[in-house]
Amino acid sequence: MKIVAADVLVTAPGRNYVTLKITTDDGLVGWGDATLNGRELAVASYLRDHVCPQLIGRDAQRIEDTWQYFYKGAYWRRGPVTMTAIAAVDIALWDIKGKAAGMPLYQLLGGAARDGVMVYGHASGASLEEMLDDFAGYVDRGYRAVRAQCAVPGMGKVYGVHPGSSLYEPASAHLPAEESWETGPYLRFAPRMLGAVRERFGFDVHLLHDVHHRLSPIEAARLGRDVEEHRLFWMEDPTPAEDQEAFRLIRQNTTTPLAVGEVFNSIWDCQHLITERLIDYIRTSVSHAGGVTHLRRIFALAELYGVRTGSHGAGDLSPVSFAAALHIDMSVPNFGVQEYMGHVEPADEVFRTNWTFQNGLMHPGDAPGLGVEVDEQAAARFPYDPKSLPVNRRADGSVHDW
Ligand code: KDG
Ligand code: MG
Repeated sequence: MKIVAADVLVTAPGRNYVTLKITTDDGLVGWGDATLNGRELAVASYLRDHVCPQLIGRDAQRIEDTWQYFYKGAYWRRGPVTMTAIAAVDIALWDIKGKAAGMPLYQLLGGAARDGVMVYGHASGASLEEMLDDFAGYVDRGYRAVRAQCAVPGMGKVYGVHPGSSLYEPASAHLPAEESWETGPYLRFAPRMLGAVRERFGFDVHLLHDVHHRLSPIEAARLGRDVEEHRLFWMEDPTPAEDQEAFRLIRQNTTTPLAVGEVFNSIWDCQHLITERLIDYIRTSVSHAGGVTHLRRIFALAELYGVRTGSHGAGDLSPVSFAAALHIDMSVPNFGVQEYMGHVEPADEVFRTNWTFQNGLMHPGDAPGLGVEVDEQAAARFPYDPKSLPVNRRADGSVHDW
């Protein structure tokens, strides 16, 4: 089964997505997600200029060999652009393998290890009351796990708060928007905010919170302690994630479970976090961490050390990526939870999905492959729309982690 075409589509149905289409000589088509929020065209170029020409004529069935070819063959290893490009190829080839076998991807990965995938939704608000009402909506719709993010009184725009009633959308203007950050007010407010959720909703719903890399290790340790009584499912990205050693201090000082990984792109980024049991959940995504092939390797390592999965599932990963995540979630033994932010309109005009949501659990569906088809004519109606992620500054004007 030879690859005869590899094409890159850049489309913005509500936000920018980069999609790889691989076609084989027997007419099968596989889709891969190559979206790297705010740096989309870098991956599109990496694919078009370097990867697609080398795909033509390759055997589409040799997924592992193709992965090794592009990882080892480039010489320049790892990095978000390279690994997102490799992921797109890998996801598309698994899609093709599923279609050739007439099976959904999760069947090829060993079959269902659970009936459905527990997902968490994103509650947020410009005030505590607004966030609690948003949280109530998720509980009413059957979610078993909800992330709570809220504007901090006296501070400007903070991460994770929806503008109006829309889904939270971090990339805005072409040039980065500047946001402000002060650690003190956040550290005083966050425990009160999470306590308010427990007061209103009790302890039956899983409660998550994303710190978005903004604290020092000692500040994160203190926050972890301060929220212990609220029994979080996890505290996400407490410190900038490239410093694996920082997690030791946090770990030694709090029993609040820790989750990290959305900015990682390889197993080497989380090797020590996993093998030294410094975290509870690994949150790498299928499209930024080398595809199905590499994400399964990370999750298998995590399983050995009692670390559970919690794949990144923000709306800036396309439905192709989200479907691939659901298939992996269905099949791995150490599944924890799956983020489900949803996709802004009109993404569903371009990406036709098969997944379902019932009682807080999602299922990828039983269509062969990923179960997502891309409508290229619809995609052409939404041209690329340059956007950037925000930059954070402290009150003294210095740049802080966003
Ligand atoms: O592009 C960046 C987003 O994917 C990220 O900010 C979302 O932190 C995020 C999350 O947990 O979904
Ligand atoms: Mg996050």
